[in-house]
Amino acid sequence: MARVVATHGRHAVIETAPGQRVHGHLRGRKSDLVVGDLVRWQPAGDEGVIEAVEPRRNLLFRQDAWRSKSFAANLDQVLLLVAGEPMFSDSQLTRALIAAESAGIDALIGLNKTDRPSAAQARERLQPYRAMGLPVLEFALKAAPAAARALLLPLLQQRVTLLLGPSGTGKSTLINLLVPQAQAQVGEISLALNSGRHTTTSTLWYWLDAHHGGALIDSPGFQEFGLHHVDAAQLATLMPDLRAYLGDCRFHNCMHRHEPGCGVLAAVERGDIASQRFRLYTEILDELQQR
Ligand SMILES: Nc1nc2c(ncn2[C@@H]2O[C@H](COP(=O)(O)OP(=O)(O)O)[C@@H](O)[C@H]2O)c(=O)[nH]1
Ligand SMILES: [Mg+2]
Ligand SMILES: [Zn+2]
Repeated sequence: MARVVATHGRHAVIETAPGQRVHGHLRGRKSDLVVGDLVRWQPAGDEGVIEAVEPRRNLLFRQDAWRSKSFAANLDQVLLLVAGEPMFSDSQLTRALIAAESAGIDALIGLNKTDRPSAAQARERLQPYRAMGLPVLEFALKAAPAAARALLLPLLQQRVTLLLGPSGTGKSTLINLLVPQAQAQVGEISLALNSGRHTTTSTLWYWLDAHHGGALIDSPGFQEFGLHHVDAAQLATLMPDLRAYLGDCRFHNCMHRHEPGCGVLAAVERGDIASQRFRLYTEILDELQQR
């Protein structure tokens, strides 16, 4: 058995049980490989032929009208990194959280760059997420690295965490702060792929320490987080702040738009659901119903 630690098309870097990283490719056209996959393989020279992918515990992916893109598989949690500079998009954050919820994966939000004045506005924008019970951690990876490390490490140890966030938010800074020899790990992957070029744009697995007590997966592609795989009628159940009021709706098939006796609309009216979150709900619902 080996673990997929990077992918590039149908090529992958797999890490074998003794910890060697070798170039692997999938036999046949059975499926795609995703970072985090466990695979059965056979050595072929100094490469590996992947014979089968073990069933996945979970898979985080996004899907737009045209195609679906997998981020990673077999995750314990997703860390959504945001900042006030560049100001994060509420829509992207909400979509990523819905995707995680629909895949059954826990999420944490990390607000970085708290040394900047813009953090105040970001903090305010995160209030509805805190109120719905999501862990929201605050730190400054660059300005106060020791405190950030002390806060984050205990939450990441012994777990497999996918790191997602818009570019410029601090993902590379986080990896470099928490992962010893991050560059060396990237180097081994480039070597196995015979390329120094592809690693910057692909999803990569990093061990948090030499004893392999937890891993961080760095992934690009946070933009355009399509949710076409979500069933419109299920959407509200994937948003914890809306879900809390579904039992109050008069109609069991209520879509929470204009229906009489809608518990969600009443909660929005009272201010118990943030209007911004309800606006995102209707926006995503429109998209899902237009398919
Ligand atoms: N002010 C401030 N800047 C930070 C902090 N953390 C990261 N940055 C800066 O934000 C920029 C983007 O960081 P980077 O890690 O490359 O973001 P990525 O695109 O998500 O990988 C860099 O110039 C970092 O130095 C922080 O805590 N405070
Ligand atoms: Mg980066
Ligand atoms: Zn309703």
